[in-house]
Amino acid sequence: MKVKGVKEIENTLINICKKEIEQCSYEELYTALLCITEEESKKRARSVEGRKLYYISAEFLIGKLLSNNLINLGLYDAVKSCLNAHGKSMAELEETEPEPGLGNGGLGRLAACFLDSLATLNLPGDGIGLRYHCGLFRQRFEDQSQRELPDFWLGGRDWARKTGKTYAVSLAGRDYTARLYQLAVTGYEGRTNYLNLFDLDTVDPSVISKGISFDKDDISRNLTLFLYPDDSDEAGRLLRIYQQYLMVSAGAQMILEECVERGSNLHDLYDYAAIQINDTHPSMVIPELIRLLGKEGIDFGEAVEIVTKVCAYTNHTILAEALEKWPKDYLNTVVPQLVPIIEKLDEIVRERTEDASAAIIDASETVHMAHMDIHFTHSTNGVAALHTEILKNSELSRFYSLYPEKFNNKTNGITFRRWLLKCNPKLADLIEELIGPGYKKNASELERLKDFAGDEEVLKRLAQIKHENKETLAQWLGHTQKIRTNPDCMFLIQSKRLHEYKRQQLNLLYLIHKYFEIKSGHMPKIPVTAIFGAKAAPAYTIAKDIIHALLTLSKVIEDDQEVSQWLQIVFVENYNVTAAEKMIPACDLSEQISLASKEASGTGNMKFMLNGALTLGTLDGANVEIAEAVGEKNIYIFGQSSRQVIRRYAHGDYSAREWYDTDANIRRAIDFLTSEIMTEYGTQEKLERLQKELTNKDWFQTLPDFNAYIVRKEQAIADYALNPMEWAKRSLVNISMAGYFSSDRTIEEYNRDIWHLR
Ligand code: 26V
Repeated sequence: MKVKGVKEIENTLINICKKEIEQCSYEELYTALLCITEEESKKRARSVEGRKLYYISAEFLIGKLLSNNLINLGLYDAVKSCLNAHGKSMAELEETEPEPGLGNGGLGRLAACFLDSLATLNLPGDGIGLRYHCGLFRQRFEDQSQRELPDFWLGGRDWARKTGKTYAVSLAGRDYTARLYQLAVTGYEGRTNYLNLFDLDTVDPSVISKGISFDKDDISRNLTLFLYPDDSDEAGRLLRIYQQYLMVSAGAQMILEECVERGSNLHDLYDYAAIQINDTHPSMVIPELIRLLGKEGIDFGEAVEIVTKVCAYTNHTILAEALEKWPKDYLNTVVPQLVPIIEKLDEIVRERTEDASAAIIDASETVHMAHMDIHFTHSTNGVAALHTEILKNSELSRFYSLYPEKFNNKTNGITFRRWLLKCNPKLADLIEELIGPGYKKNASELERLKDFAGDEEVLKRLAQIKHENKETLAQWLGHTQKIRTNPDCMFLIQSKRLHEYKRQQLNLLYLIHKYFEIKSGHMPKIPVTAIFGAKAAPAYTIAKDIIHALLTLSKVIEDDQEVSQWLQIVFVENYNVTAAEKMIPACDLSEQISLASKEASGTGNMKFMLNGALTLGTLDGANVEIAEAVGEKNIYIFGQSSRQVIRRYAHGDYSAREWYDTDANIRRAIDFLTSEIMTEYGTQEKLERLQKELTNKDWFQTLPDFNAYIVRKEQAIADYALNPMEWAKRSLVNISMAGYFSSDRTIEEYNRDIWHLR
């Protein structure tokens, strides 16, 4: 759908900038294109018939928007040609756009993919969130350690428009004014929806003192300053509740206002609204809606019924420590108006079940947000088949026996517009040439690529595109991080948040093992480049120690003439959506090595697969479904099963020390962490702490999977080196089976089973 031609773009740009394109700076061109895109987006806003979805989430990791929106509006090719004709480059233009880092990782990125799919499928669905002034911190490496800096992404060039709409929100007994900002979400050849972000006018960046630390007490000045401020202290945890309530209270008021404007009498709210609660961060929307409906004269019992019918909850983690629970005292301080409502909800629960562990408020006066969600919404879903089964059968089994009909699975997905069309245009073009453009909106058509599995010409082109993407990544790494890499090496990538359950430390131990092997003359069949991208939570000491160990090892290897010819470790600084878009298309082997049962789904795994990488992974999260789709010949699976892991936890009989004592390979790798050479390049204290953690605790069972990991990884490297055509064929099979992992499919399922939008 060509909306505008090159000539028209050219004229519009000249008109807006009031000079020739050659004379424009990239900033000027960017601002002008932002205007054009916004105008085009507005034309596609549609009025809503029937029910509308509100996806409430503390995070929307939307990434840069210009190219994405131009693609979705059908303007990208024309803009690119126009710029090129005047000696300007799209890539450089993109660099002037700040990335809105409004999320930590998978949960926030999923919300962004969902918004894209909703608009593309022409479904009425808006996001509701917060307009953080600083997104996730910027990561810097100093002395092989992570340092955090504030990430100011606002500043005139962003996409969120200030509106005149405001809502009064009472925090700790004082009234604050939440202002609505709106950001257009353009669907691919679809409608425009909106991401609604709330903020306070009084927020003031001057309260930031050093790095990302700031005065946590004055909420009028700091409330939306940072995405998830550090919650390792009480002030940080309280601030998080303040943030959450600002979002849900303003959001709930906006929803009710919109519905009433469209004709609702609030008793019939279900005919006008569906609300999806993205993890527990927005859970207070339940008591808040009950409170607001009460103010409109609806009695408590009916309000509870209405809210239960309208709201649905998605669970994104089985890690107990990540399930939010707040001391009732905290809620009494921040949201005293909600506490009596939560107490009444807790009483209802106690009438429904005698099982005290299903209560909302436990014996120590702690409020369990997920429990409130499950009792008072009509749907609880997990995000991959295995995850949902674990929720039903172990983590949330007591709730499943109470409400079997509420539980359902919605395996995650990714938007192919950003994660293929935008980030890997060469591959997208090849696919289009082979099977036509239909796959862009109907992802299951990708399966037709299988017809080409025996076509050597096609396989060669596929391999060629991968190589070119590796060259592009190498150039980008050289230009942005001064790191030299060789695209002829095999690229193995693990990029995701740094967390022990994701087991970057397993990869680290492998790399140490490899170092020893090379030292003793056992070279890999092809030189290997291990690439990492990961941020660690600022207060997560062991995660930071793992980064430190990897960066230190990287230096040790770099300075070793023998080993560096065969092995390189690259740790990409400040991993974010923009970096992911460069790394994922260039990957040969995708590392998805979490401890089975711990990764709810993973979505990076899907992005790598779609871009033709083979997966080295455990049977965890959506890896299980990827393995089923591609078949065992086309994936490298290793490690304990989720059953074995869960059993080990139940018996409590895992001893890291035993594995260390009895396995020489493991011992050699772990001992090396505090060897002379490592402590010469790195910091002894950090390396020792990590070593202790691995030998004394190893809560995520790295050691039992160590040898199996080595065997499968060696196999993958040998296969890649010895039979490139066969590798390309398996890469093609992976791409062809990626259709199921389109977020369009996920959204269609949410709509079919939960939202029922028209
Ligand atoms: C949160 C926290 C916070 C406190 C300390 C430890 C910890 C560990 C994990 C989390 C995760 C929060 C929820 C989350 O981001 N889940 C991710 O959601 C993705 C989208 O569904 C999914 O693909 C990932 O597997 C899941 O980890």
